[in-house]
Amino acid sequence: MLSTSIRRQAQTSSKMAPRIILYSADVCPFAHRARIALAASGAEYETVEIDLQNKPEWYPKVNPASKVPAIWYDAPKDADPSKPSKEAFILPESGLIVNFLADVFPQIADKDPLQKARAAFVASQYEPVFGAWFAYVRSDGGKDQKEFGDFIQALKDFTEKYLPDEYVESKGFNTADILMGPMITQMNIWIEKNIADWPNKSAGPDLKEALKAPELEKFMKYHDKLANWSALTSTRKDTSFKGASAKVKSMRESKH
Ligand SMILES: N[C@@H](CCC(=O)N[C@@H](CS)C(=O)NCC(=O)O)C(=O)O
Repeated sequence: MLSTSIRRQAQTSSKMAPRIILYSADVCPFAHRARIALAASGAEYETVEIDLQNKPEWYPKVNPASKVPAIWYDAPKDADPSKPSKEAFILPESGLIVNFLADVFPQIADKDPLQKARAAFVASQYEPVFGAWFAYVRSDGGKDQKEFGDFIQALKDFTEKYLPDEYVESKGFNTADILMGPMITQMNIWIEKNIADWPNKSAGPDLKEALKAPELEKFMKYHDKLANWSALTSTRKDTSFKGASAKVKSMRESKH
């Protein structure tokens, strides 16, 4: 039932605060971005968990692309999340959601337009790395695979060319951290928990070894900073790992 799948996350409470409904899926790193932004901003929000394997028939009314995340901002107090009105302000796309929330909540806004533009640029440069990660995940996993080398090379390129020192050194967080955090931290967890269950059993240890390369020292330092960020860890759901394994299995089967 919908009502039981809505969780209230009360970080702050104010009678005047707009009602925010987040359509999310625990397994989805894009939805995780929105959860981090909301947690870091201290906003009160409700989560409607969408089962991606069995999406509710009303969900395209929320997001015609039928993807998570989406947020309904300033929903009427008594509105049913499965029945948005035509006037409802519903925003899909995780990058747009993070930027919108940063406009609404100064706590997570970048300091100035330069920092904001830079964050968007840096995060955009991580996208091909995440693509290479997923190509690798779908492979058999051995280090002799092209996808293994491509992924490690993509990480090295990103680190050398695009990862600003200040992102690694500073104690604070910015919108690039929100955008890249789920993708970057997912990697180590997947290795630790063998989520991809690579047919080549040495895949996890080989990957761990490859991440120790001197060219990746800065990247791993950044990884560790993100991996210890409470807004990120408190919004990651354990159930997401189970869902991820099933998803990888089905992706790999459809590839062969
Ligand atoms: N560009 C979108 C990507 C969102 C996305 O791909 N979400 C996936 C789950 S991680 C989804 O909802 N897929 C729809 C489906 O599985 O049917 C964003 O950044 O929000």
